[in-house]
Amino acid sequence: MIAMFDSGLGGLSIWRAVQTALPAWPITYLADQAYCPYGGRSKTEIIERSLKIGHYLHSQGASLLVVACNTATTAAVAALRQQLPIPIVGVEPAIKPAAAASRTGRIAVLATAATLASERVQALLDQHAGEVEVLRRPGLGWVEQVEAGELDSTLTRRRVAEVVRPLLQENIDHIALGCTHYPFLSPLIRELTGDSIALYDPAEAIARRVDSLLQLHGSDSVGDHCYRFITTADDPQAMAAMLPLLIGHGYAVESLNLE
Ligand code: DGN
Repeated sequence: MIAMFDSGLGGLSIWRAVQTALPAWPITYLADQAYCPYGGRSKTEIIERSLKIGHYLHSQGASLLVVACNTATTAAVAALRQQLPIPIVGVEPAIKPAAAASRTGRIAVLATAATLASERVQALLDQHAGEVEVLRRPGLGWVEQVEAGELDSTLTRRRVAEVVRPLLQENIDHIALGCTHYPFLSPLIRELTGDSIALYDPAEAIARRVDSLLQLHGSDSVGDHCYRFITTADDPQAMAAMLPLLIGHGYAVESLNLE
């Protein structure tokens, strides 16, 4: 079984890509909605939550764990790799391909404030930005709007415009999406940017990485394509109601108390 987790529903953008690339694999997705958003939490707290979730998913039979959250990857991927005896795949903003493809020499990376301020993003910039100027912008309120299922409301449009409109004056030609919630707002971002700015969502690259690691480790769980969805929130119905909107299909959701 492939396991993945996020602070909430954003990691479903990774789920979609992994499920499409590996349709024969069972996937268990855990949304830590009792602790969402992770953006304002301390590194220690995010590590503690991530380890608790990682150990739980391993106990459920995970062959591989995808940390489908940039904020949790930044804080906790090293601790997870130390403690769990399975491959761990983290996510990170696609700064490298965006910078490599830029013709204007200016790109933007959109992520949570925690991710933007992290050493991991600084290291990506140091290694891959080169001469390219990278504007860092937090999508203020975006995670909350996706969690609320408001992918196209007036407030969501306003929140997206507040961040994206000023970028239209900046001569950027690529935007790297560095939060797994943000691809669900891509249609609104594209309405503002048109074709002049390319959006980089790392989901498909993550799915290719998962595929190659599973082949490398020769795991044998193929054949039973059942999908499990778990939330740490009290009300699993709320997440169940969101699944058709976010991944195009309804599934039952279990509630789990992970205190
Ligand atoms: N989807 C998470 C990420 O990629 O960073 C959102 C983090 C949060 O909860 N703010």
